[in-house]
Amino acid sequence: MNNSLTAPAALPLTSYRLVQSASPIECGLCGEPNGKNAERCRHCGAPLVLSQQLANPKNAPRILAVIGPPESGKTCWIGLWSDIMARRSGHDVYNTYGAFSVAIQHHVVGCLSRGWFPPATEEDPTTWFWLHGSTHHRKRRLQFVVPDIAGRAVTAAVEASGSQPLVAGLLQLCSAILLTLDGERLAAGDRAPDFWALKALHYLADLSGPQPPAVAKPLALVLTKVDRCEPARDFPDLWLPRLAPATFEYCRRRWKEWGMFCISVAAGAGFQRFGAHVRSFPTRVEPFGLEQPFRWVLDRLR
Ligand SMILES: Nc1nc2c(ncn2[C@@H]2O[C@H](COP(=O)(O)OP(=O)(O)O)[C@@H](O)[C@H]2O)c(=O)[nH]1
Ligand SMILES: [Mg+2]
Repeated sequence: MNNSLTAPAALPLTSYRLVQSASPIECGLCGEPNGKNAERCRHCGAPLVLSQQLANPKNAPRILAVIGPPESGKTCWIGLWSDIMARRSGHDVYNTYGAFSVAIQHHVVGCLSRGWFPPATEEDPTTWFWLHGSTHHRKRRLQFVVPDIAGRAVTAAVEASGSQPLVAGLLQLCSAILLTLDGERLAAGDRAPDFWALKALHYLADLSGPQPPAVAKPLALVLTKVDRCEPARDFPDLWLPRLAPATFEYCRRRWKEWGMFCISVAAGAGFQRFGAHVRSFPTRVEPFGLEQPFRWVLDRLR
């Protein structure tokens, strides 16, 4: 006879856990109820401390939405920019809130210092980085949040509005938009980044309400990887209209405040083959213009 079937078993009583979640915490971004000990929202993956602050109309940090197609250089830019900011001292000092805010800096600087670009951001929002920081700007301390939104998630939201409630929520709540256009691809004659940007701007304009008047949220058009299109480096106002004419024209007609910028995190990139897989690496890390677009949008926050 098998004794294990009849032997008495001691089961720990876990029903006390229900008491813990009897008063759930609602995510400020997607409204999902979460257990009170949860760190991140179980539905959208936003850090709960942050999403609750974002939902509070008084003193909510301002969301700066960095959007762009996959592989356009967003993660490298945000990570290295936060590293540059973290080196500030004196009256201009930059603060971060919560360990999660340092994660993107750690990740990007770690990868670049090992000689690689960071791996692509996954579509699953529970893996995204969130940066919550503050800086002294125009005689006041400004708190801001920069989520590292996956390009694929924005593409999905643009293609099927309603399919990405977190992305839609963030883009509706955000105070400014920083849109990345891949300078390397545009300089090579590929119009895809121009069309992606145009579709995203249509989506943003629809989110902001019926047409016209002009869309009021400050918009920074950021040409990335300018180490791969050198002539544009110092003349974004001249080159962006040439490289991305459709986006430029649409902004001119529909946007109230917008600016053009050029950035790069590296001075050239090489490629290494691993079987069927090709991986790129920076030949030299040399940040260029990473602060200007953020400073420009912060200047325009009311
Ligand atoms: N040459 C060059 N390549 C870059 C630069 N920034 C990013 N890249 C390349 O673009 C890829 C995607 O960068 P990433 O920041 O992950 O883009 P994301 O998908 O928009 O977040 C990297 O793996 C690099 O190959 C840059 O400043 N110069
Ligand atoms: Mg990314």
